[in-house]
Amino acid sequence: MIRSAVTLSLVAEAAGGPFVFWHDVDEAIRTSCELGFDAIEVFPPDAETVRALQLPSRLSGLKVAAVGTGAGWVKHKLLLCDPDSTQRKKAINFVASIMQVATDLGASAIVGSMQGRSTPSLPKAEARKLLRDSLEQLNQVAGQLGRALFYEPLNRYETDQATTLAQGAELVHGLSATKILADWFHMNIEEADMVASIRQHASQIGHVHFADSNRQAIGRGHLDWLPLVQALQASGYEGYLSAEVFSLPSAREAAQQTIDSFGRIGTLSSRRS
Ligand code: LER
Ligand code: MN
Repeated sequence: MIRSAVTLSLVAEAAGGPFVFWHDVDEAIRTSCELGFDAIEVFPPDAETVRALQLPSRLSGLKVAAVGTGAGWVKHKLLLCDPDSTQRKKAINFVASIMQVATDLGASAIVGSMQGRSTPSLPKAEARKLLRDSLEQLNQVAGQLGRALFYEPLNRYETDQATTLAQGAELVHGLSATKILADWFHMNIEEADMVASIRQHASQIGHVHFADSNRQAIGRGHLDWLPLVQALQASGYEGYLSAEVFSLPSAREAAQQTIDSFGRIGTLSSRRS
């Protein structure tokens, strides 16, 4: 069964980013429960903040779909490809600390923006080597925690480490506790054929960011998205489709539009069964 999730950002520095709910944990939980979501995905400033929220006593039956680490970059300026080994170690420790709190909540952590990119003084091959080395260390942590790490290819304007599922799969090749995150906004920019790419890498996909072509809620753009869901269903995908989309026209309407799209998936499944 594919499960539904919606995002909540607690990071002031991520203002303007693609998250449905902002700052108000109780509002996010209340609205998500009311609309019938299975889970929320949390984008926190750090691990300590997640712990202090005491989510298990507040979730009202919701699960935590995943915990993002992007604040490691947008707030703390930490990158997993930093050529300065002290800074890179801090980046690895930051991700590991989020992996620990995520595990305590029954969820995985996501590496997206913290992967960084090449710069005039950091050639692409070197940036990729440093990222791979960091991911190898984090893969070990994931193995010890017994909880997969999600690595997310991003579009070319955000990274040049891996921009397609194929490049992502190559980057994490052999890291058995690391799965790929398929973000449909990035895929719509970078993939030649989104359905074929999902089919080809289905066994490695651990999480999906469920976004339309304009990064609004599914149904508010022009993505031909039902075939993507069918490709995941055919592969036996049992993870989340998590709405990492702009809070447009409002948080509630973005969440409502998302859950309405899940209604269409329901129709699809019952038609097929
Ligand atoms: C960034 O564009 C993104 O998609 C996030 O999920 C990465 O942290
Ligand atoms: Mn994403």
